[in-house]
Amino acid sequence: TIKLTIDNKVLEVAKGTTILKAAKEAGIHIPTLCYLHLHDLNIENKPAGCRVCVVEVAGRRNLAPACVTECTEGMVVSTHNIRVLNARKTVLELILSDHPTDCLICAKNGNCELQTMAQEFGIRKLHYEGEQSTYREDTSPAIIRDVDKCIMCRRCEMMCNEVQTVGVLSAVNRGFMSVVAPAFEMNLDHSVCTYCGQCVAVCPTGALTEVDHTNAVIRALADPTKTVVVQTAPAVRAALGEEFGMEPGTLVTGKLAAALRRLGFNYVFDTDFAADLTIMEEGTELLDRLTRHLNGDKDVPLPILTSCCPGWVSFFEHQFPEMRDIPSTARSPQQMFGAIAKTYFADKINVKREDLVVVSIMPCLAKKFECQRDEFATNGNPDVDFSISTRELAHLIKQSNIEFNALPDEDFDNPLGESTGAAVIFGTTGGVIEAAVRTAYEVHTGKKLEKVDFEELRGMEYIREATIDFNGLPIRIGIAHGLGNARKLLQDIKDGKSEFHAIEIMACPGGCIGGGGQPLHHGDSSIIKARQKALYQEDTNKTIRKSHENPYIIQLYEEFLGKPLSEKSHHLLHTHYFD
Ligand code: HC1
Ligand code: SF4
Repeated sequence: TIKLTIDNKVLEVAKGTTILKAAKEAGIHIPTLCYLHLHDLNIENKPAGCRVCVVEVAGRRNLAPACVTECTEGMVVSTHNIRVLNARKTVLELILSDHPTDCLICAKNGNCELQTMAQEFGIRKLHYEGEQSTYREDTSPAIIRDVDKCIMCRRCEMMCNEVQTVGVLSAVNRGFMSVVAPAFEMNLDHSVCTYCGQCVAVCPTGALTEVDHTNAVIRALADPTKTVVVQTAPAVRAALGEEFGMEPGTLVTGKLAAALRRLGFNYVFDTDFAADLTIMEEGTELLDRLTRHLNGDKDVPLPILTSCCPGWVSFFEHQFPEMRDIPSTARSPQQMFGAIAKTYFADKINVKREDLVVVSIMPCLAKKFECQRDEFATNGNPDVDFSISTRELAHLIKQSNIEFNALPDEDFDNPLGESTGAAVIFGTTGGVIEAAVRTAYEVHTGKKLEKVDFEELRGMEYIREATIDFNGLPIRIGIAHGLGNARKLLQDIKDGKSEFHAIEIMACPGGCIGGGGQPLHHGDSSIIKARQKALYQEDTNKTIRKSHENPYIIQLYEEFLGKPLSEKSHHLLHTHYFD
């Protein structure tokens, strides 16, 4: 170990510890801007680019960036003396000299780490004049890049390259013109971006934000000729409360339904209903492929891969196009919901498809892209018209003078609002496959499960595997979350080394609870874990916990679809993939 002094405190730390970490262990806060530590993934972003974390080390001529400077024996460090404070202010002023000051109308207003820091350090005047670079804005179906606001922290690059292994973002140009951008500074929608939104989730400023559809939703709600239906994703209920000051992991399902009703939606439904429907289709597909395989059909593609995550779908379309026949053809719950709402439900309430507007509330930015895909529209009319994120919904609620915390708990409407415990756990890594197992087991064996909790499929390990006994038939299951981890499992399949029958993949670390549209968690994995716990809690609280027992799903098949994988199901609930 190494002994040193930080701000007159004598500390002992392990060799190799940085000053930043040593200080943190001692409860001393050194401000940072570019630094980001993803503990669970053991990935650290520390380009030492911003220099906000500089400290004075006695005997050294220059101030040292605490994030990359290792502690040495006998070191004496000051983190807050006048020289350090002045340097920090200068650093901030230099960053601001090349940054727009339109904070009032910035999408990150009130949520920007640079803004907060400028406020904390009392910056009132800029003593330096930079060349304000003026880049064009790049608007994709899901994400806006306003790179004038890029401060070169490189967090987005780390997410895209190291965590997701998509490799879209990297630093380009020099001096005032340096920004993070796709190769050749092409637009995001010409790149292989998956719209997972993980770059947006860690951007400290307004350089990367979501395409905001709240105004489109407000317009639809105000249009008397439209019937507006809303669906809300499983993971939203476990995180929305954070936007209203509640503890991470507070379940707000009832308040969420109440808020959506107050906003004026004509029908308040639940994506969870469609998650149950997904299980019916995807679970049947799994059993179908498995049976054919067991009967000696060597051409049947196994393992089957889940297909409900649109970031993941884009990833394999771009990066593994030769493996397009492996994922399930089941559409995501968001899209199944839209297809059923605009046919079955529109008929039921006697409203024309064109007059029905379907809005989804999603923890995800890729869902904005998914609902705009051509294959999910009929004569140019999309199955889901607008997808807004958990963060956008919070804005909408605040704009509408709804006091969220004081709302009563209300229920969803029926028939597309009823769901089971299996559906709600879709929002966490491991949940989709657990839901599928609950149904596939009972359908395949004809036996009732005594216990529906499959602990062996749960957790936060990035790659997990388990074998589930289907009455003598061992079913091998793989799980990956984060696209970099998904890549490993996919590469194994490509190399003929995979022994799984089914694999669940979610693009975002944690699954949808860690989605790019959720309240910002600044890399704090305890927040993701709290949201996960909340979803399992909601599952436990439900009386019905298996998708095939949802009475409204049973009714939907009886009245409309026939059976899983029927011709009508294929037409409305399945899709195909593209290069
Ligand atoms: Fe998800 Fe899904 S679980 S993809 O993560 O299958 O976004 O929450 O809505 O569609 O149900 C997201 C979450 C969500 C879909 C479902
Ligand atoms: Fe990379 Fe995902 Fe950001 Fe696209 S959305 S640039 S894939 S991190």
